[in-house]
Amino acid sequence: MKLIIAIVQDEDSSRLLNGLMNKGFGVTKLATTGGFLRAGNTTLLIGVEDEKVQDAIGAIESVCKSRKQLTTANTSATGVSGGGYVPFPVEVTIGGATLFVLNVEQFLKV
Ligand code: 2BA
Repeated sequence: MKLIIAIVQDEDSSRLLNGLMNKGFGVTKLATTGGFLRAGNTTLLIGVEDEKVQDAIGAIESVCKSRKQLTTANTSATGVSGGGYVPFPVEVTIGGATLFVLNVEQFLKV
């Protein structure tokens, strides 16, 4: 058995959850925050039999789209008197999805 940890954008999470549930996968949804953007995203825990891993990844790929987002990065302002930090906009491409596939040693419901 494997545990897929899928970090997805909030905009895709509802459709993905429905798609995975309709295919019979067990899913837990967590509200999470990305370390770089400090913006909300969604992490799904999906426990799957080994032979279903590709099916689950396919479902994720079909729903999760990459998007560009402008964010404000802080950089050292060497030309500014007194130093300090000046924010400037940076475009980042987020997603589709960031996936970790882990081996599960034991799966118990007690
Ligand atoms: P965030 O950390 O908020 O990152 C959002 C997007 O910002 C990233 O998209 C990437 O395009 C960009 N980014 C991240 N760190 C950067 C940096 N140091 N410099 C420039 N741009 C940077 P994704 O790569 O698609 O990641 C989406 C979300 O997946 C991340 O949100 C984070 O929550 C998670 N994630 C990505 N890689 C991870 C990892 N190795 N471990 C744990 N979580 C990860």
